[in-house]
Formats: sequence, structure tokens, C-alpha cells
Amino acid sequence: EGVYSFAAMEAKWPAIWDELKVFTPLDDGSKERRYVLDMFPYPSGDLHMGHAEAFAMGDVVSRYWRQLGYDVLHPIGWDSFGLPAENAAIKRNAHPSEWTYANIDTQAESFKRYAISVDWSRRLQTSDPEYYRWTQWLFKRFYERGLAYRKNSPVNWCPKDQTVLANEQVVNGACERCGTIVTKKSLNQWYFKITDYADRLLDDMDSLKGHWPDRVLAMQKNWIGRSEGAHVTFAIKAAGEGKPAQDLTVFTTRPDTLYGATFFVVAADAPLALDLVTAEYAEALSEYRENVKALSDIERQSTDRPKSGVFTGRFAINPLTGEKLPVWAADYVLADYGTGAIMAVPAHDQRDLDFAKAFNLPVRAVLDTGMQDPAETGIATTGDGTLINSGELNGLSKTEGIPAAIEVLEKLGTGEKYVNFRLRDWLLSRQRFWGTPIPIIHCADCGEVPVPDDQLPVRLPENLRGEDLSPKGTSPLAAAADWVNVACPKCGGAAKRDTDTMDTFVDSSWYFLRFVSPDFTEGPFDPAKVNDWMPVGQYVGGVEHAILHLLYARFFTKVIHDMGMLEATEPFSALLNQGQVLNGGKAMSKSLGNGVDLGEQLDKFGVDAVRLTMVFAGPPEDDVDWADVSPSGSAKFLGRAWRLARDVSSDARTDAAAGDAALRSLTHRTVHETKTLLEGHKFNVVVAKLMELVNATRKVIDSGAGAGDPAVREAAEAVAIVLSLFAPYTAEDMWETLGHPASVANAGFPDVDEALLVQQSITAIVQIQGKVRHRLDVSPNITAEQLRELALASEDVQKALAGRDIRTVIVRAPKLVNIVPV
Ligand code: ANZ
Ligand code: ZN
Repeated sequence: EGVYSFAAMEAKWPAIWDELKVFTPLDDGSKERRYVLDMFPYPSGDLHMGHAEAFAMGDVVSRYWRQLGYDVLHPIGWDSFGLPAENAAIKRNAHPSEWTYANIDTQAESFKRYAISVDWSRRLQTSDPEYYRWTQWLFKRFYERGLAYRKNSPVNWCPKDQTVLANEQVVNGACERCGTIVTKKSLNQWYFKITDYADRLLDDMDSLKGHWPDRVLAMQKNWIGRSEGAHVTFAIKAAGEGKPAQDLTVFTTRPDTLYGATFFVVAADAPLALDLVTAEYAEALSEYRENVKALSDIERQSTDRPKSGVFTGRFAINPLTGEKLPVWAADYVLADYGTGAIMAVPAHDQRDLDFAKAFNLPVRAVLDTGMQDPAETGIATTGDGTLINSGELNGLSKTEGIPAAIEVLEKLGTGEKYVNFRLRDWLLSRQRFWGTPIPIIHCADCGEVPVPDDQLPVRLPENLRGEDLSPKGTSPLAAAADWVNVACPKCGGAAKRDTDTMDTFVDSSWYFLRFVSPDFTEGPFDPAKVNDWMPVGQYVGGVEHAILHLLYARFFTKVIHDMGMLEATEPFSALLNQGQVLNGGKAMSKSLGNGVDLGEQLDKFGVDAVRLTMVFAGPPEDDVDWADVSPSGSAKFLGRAWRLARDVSSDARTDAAAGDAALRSLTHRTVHETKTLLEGHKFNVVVAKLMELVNATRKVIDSGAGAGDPAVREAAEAVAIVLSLFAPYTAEDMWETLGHPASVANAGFPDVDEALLVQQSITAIVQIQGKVRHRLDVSPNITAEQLRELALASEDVQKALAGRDIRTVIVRAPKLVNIVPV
């Protein structure tokens, strides 16, 4: 008693919050609802400093909204499928669920100690059969809508993890998870047709502007990669005898440069190259293709690498000029972008120019940009200018030339306007065990047969462990004969289950919907509830998810909307990306040995001090450098705040109006400003304001009216309520000491008396020739005229002037008067 003890508070309050169900939303419509969500954690080990930061930020928003009187949904769950669990299971000869659920229990205990204001009754795990049942159900609905399909194509393959990767999981040519250089492998794989939604994913970002970080929107936009241009079709003529003539289409953003096309390139690794090549060049091509396979897309498109390629023996006919262009196969053209073939315009495209130089192909400028001839300089010209050497297009600018060329092509029936996207379909199948099984059965007679809804979930076998799970290039499920072999649901004949599992990003693409009704058994979520809560009003998480998770979640939301199950078309109305926690300016890592253990910090300084430190370090978007912050300083401040409540006299309960006017004004101004600051996510500034208020309150206690002043009680209560957003234990203890029942979380944000927002008086300085001669206590609303009069009337000023005449008086109301004598 009488001593600030975080350990005592941490032992006392969680059980009380649980019992009072403080963080369970009423969900009865009596209050306006708001949904705040932190990106759910992955159960790898115990919580770390990064969790502590991210969840502290989300909790500020959640607790603030609760104080404002909203019915707040703030749930938590675990993204619990994935490779680490499987790798741990192989090592320990165990089942992945053992490691997974043990870690989840550890994390859950830590989260409870960390006092995040979540409704624990809604907790879910994506690896629970009752969750993945609905992941499978959704997969089936996508399948029925033609949005899930299987195709054979070259895919990204991680040789270490022995599984395919989505394009989004390949970073600079390497596996996002383990850093191994990714290779290509031809496999029959499941895809989601996210490309059908490319336009909407792009257009709907308008509604997110100003509510999502600009850089996240920019990254999504770039990933979707909308390019306006044209499809142009070229006739292909054989060189001498060989295969019959055929047509080939290219995608170009520069149809205006068609007269400058001097050769033609197809992606060497595309089947197209094999179709085209004449017998004479077939062997050279096949050798070249072997080399190309080993390269990443990044390497292929790098401008530094010397250009390479082989001639196919074919020619393409320019539809405008009838000119014969040699067709080459090269690696700098990608098989899966556009049509996998380009018309090369070396004068105006650097990669084409490098290629032309390497193989002695002609260069013809068709746009006069005022720069020197690219054929001589080796520098392609890309700016605007005037079209030349271009027949009917001559004299037009680039911007005029593009639509004009399209018009000509359309008239000839050999081209049309076309919008191309960089976005590819989402490859969702994985050859690993610990994921959601794909609910499809393959029957020799009936083909792909979806597992009937009433037979979901297709559960993972429980008898596979250790070595059974090790990566073999095919899914470990393929070896589980008793699991794989089933009767075809259609014809009853012998059939096999699909043995791939889903990318874990499928699981996380809809979990925010499940939280609305986590125990619902008739569907993935209760249709009667989902529109009450969706969309999420504030989403909080790391910028590493700027593309993958957020794009996929947006896609799922749109499909589910189109299924008529959801009103929202976007899942997250606002997004906050918290920064990272560093130590000594660098990300914490084992190799640097600069890791900071969260548990140790909590034991040493207490939960509240660690949370407050995270928030006070800077704006939530900025990184926190643990070497630069002072959790002990935070702990000291918390002790000072806590003692205010203890010092408030119990007889000072009412009639704040009679209290110290300056303190009252500061309290009301602090609460008022805090609201604006919180809306703008300036949490750190709110903490600074609280510190100021605590100090001012202490001053009043120590002087004059003292602890009995009703303004002191008013201030202490405001401190407790605002502090509850950052330091829930301390705030709860203060609130109890001030005589209120738990919980401070539901106290309601203090009302602001507008009349008290004006500062009572401020100090104006009077100078004579720049020297301070007098100070005046004035109203902050004083006019320049009034201030001038007051200053001149003062005795000190008159004395200092000593009868001199005045040349001029400069007044900056309410702070300064400068008198210049003659
Ligand atoms: C002729 C041309 C002339 C081009 C010119 C550019 C400049 P974005 O903006 O990224 O969509 N291209 C098309 N498909 C390709 C592929 N599979 N691999 C590599 N390059 C490809 O770029 C579109 C342009 O990239 C297209 O326009 C094409 O080159 C090339 F002065 O066509 B262009
Ligand atoms: Zn069948």
C-alpha cells in the first residue's frame, strides 16, 4: 500500500476484467459499433518486442473508441498453419499441431498479461477444423464461380522448402521465407482468378486514399500494374519451307512507334518459341532455353546483363509497312507478361537497342525528340516529340500518335486498344502438409469432383509425424494412402483426394469475417451479423503485408460481396502501419546479438511502462529504437500519475467549478487536444500532454488550495481516463483509488467545457528598444489597441522612457509590445 507496484496490479486486474467481460462487445445495436483489428499473429515462439509495439498501437485505438462510447469489437486469433510448425515437427518427430497449439497457449498468456483489450471469447485459430472447414467451403464457392481453377504451367519453385511459391512470395528472385534462389518448374497447380478483379482492386483504392498509407496504395497500384496500350497482330511467314504461316499478337504501350519496329522477339522459354522455330534453328533454341530456365525474372530484365538470344528462322510482317522483321527468341522478354512477344523498337526502347547493337540489327528513329540519333549514341529516346518516317502518322506528337495508330490498326482489322495488367492469377496450392486441404477429389471417370459441403471439413490426417512430413517435391499427404484413396462422390468409383494444401494466405484472407460470429455453424459467418460490423474501421499491422495479405483480403472481400453475402466491398476502411522495434538503430537479430527479450523488459519495468515507452517513442508509423528510449523514465512517470490519485482528498469530490481556474483550464484543454491528436494517430504527443497535466496537478496539490481542491480531483480523473489508453493497469488502480467501480475502460471520455478552453491569462512582454522593461498579465484575447494602452500606462515603462517622445509602438497582441523612442 502506498507504493507503486506494477507486479501487484498485474496480479490483480486481469481476472476482474475477465469477470466483468469488459472487452466483450454488447453486439445488441444499443450503441454504434466499431471494429478494430490487429493483423493476427503467427504462433512462432513467445511474443517479441515487435508484437509489443504493434498491439500497443491497436489497443490505443480500441480503448479510445470504447471511451468515446462505441460498442467495440477487438478480437484476436492465430494464423496457425504454415511451414515453421511443420519443420519443427520434422525435427522433433511430432505432429505440427503440438508445436502450434503449445505456442499459441504461451502467446495467449503473454497477451493477457500485456492487457490488450480483446474479447477472448472470440479467439480462433486457422488450423482449427471448424475454421478450415469454412476456408474449404469458400474455396468451393470460388470454384463454382470459375474463380478457382487448375492449370499446368511453369511455376516458382523453392528448392529448399520443396514447394511452389506465389509471385508475391518471390522477392528479388529469392524465396521470401528462406532466401533460396527460386527456380521454375512445370506443375499442375491451383490458381485463384484474382486477375478478374484487377480493375476493381485498382479503382476501389480511391476510397482508401487518405485512410491507408500512401506508400501501401502505391505498392498495390504498382503490383496490379495497369498498362494502357494496344494489341497488334503480325502475320508470321516461314523462311522457305517448314511450318505453315500463322499470326502473332504483341502487347505494346507504344503503337505510335510501329514504323520503327525493326525486329521481333518472343520469350525464349514460352511454348510459342518452340512453335515458331524452324528445323534449322531448333537445336540452338533448345540449348538456349536450358540456360534461361536457371534465371530469375529480375536477372532477365536487368539492363546490366549483356543481351542474348537466338534467331528462330522466321519473319513477322509489319501490318502497316509490309516490312519483314526477323523473329528472335530471347530471355529479356518474359513468357508470362502481355502475350510473351514484342515488336522491338530499338530507337525508342533501351532494351531493344542493346539487343539490336549486340546482334547488328537495324535502328530506325520514328520520333524526333530533339535528341541525337539513338543509332549513333546507343541511347534510346523516350520523351515526346514529332513522329517521322511514319507514313500517315508523320507530324503527330507521341500522345496524338498513340490513339491515331490504334485507329489505323482497327481499320485494318489488325490491332485494337488493350489494357494489360502485371497482376497474375494467385497460385494457391502448396506441396506441404500443415495447411488447409484442397477439397477436391480426382476421379478417372468424372474428373475434378468437389467434396460435398456436408462432408467438410476434409481433415488433415493425425497419424503423420516427423519424417512423414519432410518435403519430397510432392505433398506429404500423397504418401498417406488411407487418406488419399476415397470413393468418388459422384460415381462411387475409386478416386483420390487432391493432396496439395492451400497457401496460408488463403486462411488470412477472410479471418476478419469469422470474428464477427466465430462459433457460427451454418456458414463462414453469420449473415445477420456481418454487416453490423464490417468493414473493419481500423486495421493495424506491419508494412511487410503491403501487397500480399492486403491484396488477397481485398480480393476475397469483393468475391464474397459478389456472392451476395456481404455489403462491404473493401475489408479495411483505415490502415495503420506501425514501425519496427530496433536496437542500436538496427533490426534485432540473432546474428547481431542485439535482441531484446520482451519478457525480461516486462519483468523489469512492468507492462504499463513498456507499453507507454512504445507509444511515447514517436508517431506509431516510426521505428522505435530501444537503445534510445527510457522505460525506467516511463515507470517513474506512471508512479507520479498514480500518486496523484492517492493524494486527492475524498472530500474534494464535487463542484469542480470552485477549483483552481488555471488547472481546470489545462485539464479541459488537454482532453480537448487529446481527441484531435488521437484521431490523427499522434499518440506520442498525447503522452507528452499527459505528463504536462500530471506536473501541473502536482503543483496545485503542493501549494495553495492543495489536495482538497476539486480541480485536482477533476484533473486526476482525466489523467486516469486518458492514461487508460496506454497504461491500463495504472489507470485502473487510479480509478479505483478515486472511488469508482471498475472498469476505467468504460468510464467514458471526459466532457469538455468549451468555456474553459481559453487560457485564463498570458504574459505579455513590454520592451523599450528591444530591452524587456515590464511584464503584463493579460487575456489571450486582448486587442492590439488595449495592449498598447496598458503598456504605455505602466509605471515601469514611464520611468524607463524618462520623458522621451515616442517614435513608434509595435504591438503583437497578446504577447509583445516594443516601444521605440525618438
Ligand atoms: C514497343 C515499344 C516501343 C515498347 C517503345 C516500349 C517502348 P509496361 O509499361 O510495363 O506495360 N513488353 C511487352 N511485353 C513484354 C514482355 N513479355 N517482356 C518484356 N517486355 C515486354 O511495358 C510495356 C512495353 O514493354 C511494351 O511496349 C513492350 O515494348 C514491352 F518505344 O512495345 B513496347
Ligand atoms: Zn467419379
